[in-house]
Amino acid sequence: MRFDILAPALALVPLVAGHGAVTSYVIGSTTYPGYEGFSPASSPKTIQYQWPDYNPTMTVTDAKMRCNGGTRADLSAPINAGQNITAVWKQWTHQQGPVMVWLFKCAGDFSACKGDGKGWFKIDQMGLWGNVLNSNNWGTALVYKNLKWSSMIPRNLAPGNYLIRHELLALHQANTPQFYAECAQLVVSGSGTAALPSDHLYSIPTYAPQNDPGVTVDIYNGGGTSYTPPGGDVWSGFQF
Ligand SMILES: *[C@@H]1O[C@H](CO)[C@@H](O)[C@H](O)[C@H]1NC(C)=O
Ligand SMILES: [Cu+2]
Repeated sequence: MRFDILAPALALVPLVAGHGAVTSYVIGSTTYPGYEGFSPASSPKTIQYQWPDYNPTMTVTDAKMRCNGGTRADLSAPINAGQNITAVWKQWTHQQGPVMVWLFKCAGDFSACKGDGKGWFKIDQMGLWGNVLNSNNWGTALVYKNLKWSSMIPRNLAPGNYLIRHELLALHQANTPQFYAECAQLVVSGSGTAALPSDHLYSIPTYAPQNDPGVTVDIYNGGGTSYTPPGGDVWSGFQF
């Protein structure tokens, strides 16, 4: 009986001690506040999709894989092709696993753009450098150190409305991947005409199988000396 009473109360305690989420963005000299609390909230309005908590997504088929459960934002930020966007994390605690930055081109207005279908592609990523999986030589270790990540919008990206998705994949628990992804709305200007090949476009969720070697991995055992992030590489036709 005691546990029945305690369980709901415990469930209400936000797990802010670990984990993390993108909490703001910087483009040029402008800082765009992201969402920093626990949904739902209406103030301030943000360019970011609201998300419910700092907790990880554990399975590749979970709807939270796309934007940590968020489905819309009130604002969007202008950015030029060739300009950088810096995502900022108020907290981040893991140092093993890749950073991956994705875009999705909207067919029209943001109000009708939810990132459905096979339209997500990477513009930036960093996995492991060196050959020791159980090390701090990972993209996410740089987020741990700097609490930010800067990526260039490809110079030849076609202008339009885009969703940007910052994804941290934490691999510190053997064979228990933790995904952390947040999304925001960008209006890209420029005169690019780049057209990605279809083999660089993915649906999210399920851009990779749960048993992808870049997803389900034991960094402490197994003798691996290299790592390939799930979801392919950044298209070589992009100009940075
Ligand atoms: C801009 O982003 C690229 C990655 O796309 C990065 O290598 C570069 O350091 C960033 N520039 C700045 C000033 O942060
Ligand atoms: Cu965590």
